[in-house]
Amino acid sequence: MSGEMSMIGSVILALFLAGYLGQQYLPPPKPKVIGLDLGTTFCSVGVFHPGIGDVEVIGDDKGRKSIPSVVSFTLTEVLAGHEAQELADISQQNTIYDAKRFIGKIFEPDALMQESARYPFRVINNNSRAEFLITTNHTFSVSPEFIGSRLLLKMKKMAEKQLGVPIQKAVISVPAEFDEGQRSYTIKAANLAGLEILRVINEPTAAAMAYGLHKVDVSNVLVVDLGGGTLDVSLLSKQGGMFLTRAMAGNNKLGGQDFSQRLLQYTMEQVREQFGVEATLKEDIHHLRQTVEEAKLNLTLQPSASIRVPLRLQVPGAARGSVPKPVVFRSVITREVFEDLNQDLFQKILAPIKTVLAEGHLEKEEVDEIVLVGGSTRIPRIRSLITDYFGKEPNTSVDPDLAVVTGVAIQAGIMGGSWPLQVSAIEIPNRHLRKTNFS
Ligand SMILES: *[C@@H]1O[C@H](CO)[C@@H](O)[C@H](O)[C@H]1NC(C)=O
Ligand SMILES: *[C@@H]1O[C@H](CO)[C@@H](O)[C@H](O)[C@H]1NC(C)=O
Ligand SMILES: *[C@@H]1O[C@H](CO)[C@@H](O)[C@H](O)[C@H]1NC(C)=O
Ligand SMILES: CC(=O)N[C@H]1CO[C@H](CO)[C@@H](O)[C@@H]1O
Repeated sequence: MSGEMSMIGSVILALFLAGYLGQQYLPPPKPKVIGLDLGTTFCSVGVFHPGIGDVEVIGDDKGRKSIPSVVSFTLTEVLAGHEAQELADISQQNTIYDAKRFIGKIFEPDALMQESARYPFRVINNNSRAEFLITTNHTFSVSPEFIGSRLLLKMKKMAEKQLGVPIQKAVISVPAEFDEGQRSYTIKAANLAGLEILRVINEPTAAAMAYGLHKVDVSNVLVVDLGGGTLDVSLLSKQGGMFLTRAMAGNNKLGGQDFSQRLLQYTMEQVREQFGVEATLKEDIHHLRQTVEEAKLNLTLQPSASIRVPLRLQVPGAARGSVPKPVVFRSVITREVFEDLNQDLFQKILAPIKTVLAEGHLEKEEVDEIVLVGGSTRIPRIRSLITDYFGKEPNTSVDPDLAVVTGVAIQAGIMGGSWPLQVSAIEIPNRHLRKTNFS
């Protein structure tokens, strides 16, 4: 009897041990919560892998880790991301971008008219909220949150494809300045895409988390986010292990597009000097713009960029309607030229930095870490400007285009319970803060 008992006991023990040991060889659980960065110009999705303890930013079928925040309507379908971007030139009126600027916002009628004048598509007023007017076979209007939902749906599908499991839950980031309305309409966009939002976190906090600053002993973190069209500066302080936004400032008319525009004006002037006429054909200007954009990116890594653009110029004195003359424009642009052309614009970055320090009652020496976000912070002159001002190097090891999504994915990992960390909250909401805007 006692022999049987001990045998049963041994079997149970053996099963228990096998289960315990086996568990270590099981594949780690799949992430169930995704992290979403729904940006004004680009968006990305990431997950935290508990097994390897690392963030994966998910690529599309071509491996691209950011998709343009563009949605285009055709007769038969609604496209999002790169497919929509490709239609931006041929179907301008039905291709919507920058929807984030409108989401959840109440507009004065005049302000909405001014905004819509900046876009090739039609923005209409519906009870002080913006909607976009689309005309395919029939005319209809769509809301900014609907546009957001199509981008989020695209990213949800990318994640499902990569992970091989259905996804229903997410964490999403928003600008620190978003009010309750903008936050709730962002959540609405996610709900429309079939996603439940477990938490909304501020973009600067996410960027700080991408550098692990929630785990280390720092007090004050300055986040500089310089994107295609806007500059956002936030001063964060850690209190009891959580981030509090102390001050924010920015310039909503300063970004990479402005630096490219200066370079474009310069090359157009060179064309005029070399050939005695201006480039006027739409496709020539488009081609010049693309090349200049590429040169700008190359100048981050190289001291100079050679450009070569075939153009067709309308020779002066030639008869009206005569065939334009094909020429090839060549030039070498050095980094110095690029920096000189943008000297005054680069300097504008310091104003909001000084403002957040003043409003947050901090000396620049009291800033422990500086985090750079947004593609334009790759520009060497901008990095050195910030380094010189603070007398210390900013944190740049994370790709500035992916810093926000990386932090959101870490937060998603925490929410999914797959994070060996005690904290659950990362942020203290600060509802009374106002953003100072220069521009
Ligand atoms: C205006 O907004 C309301 C509420 O969101 C919506 O039901 C209605 O269809 C919109 N009107 C137009 C003309 O789009
Ligand atoms: C669009 O309109 C055309 C002409 O009125 C019609 O032949 C076509 O079937 C319509 N397409 C769709 C997708 O509704
Ligand atoms: C940028 O760099 C790439 C790779 O080195 C090169 O192929 C391309 O021609 C360059 N373009 C410009 C405009 O400098
Ligand atoms: C300049 C630099 O890289 N600074 C810091 C970046 O963030 C980490 C924390 O994760 C610090 O250890 C670095 O010193």
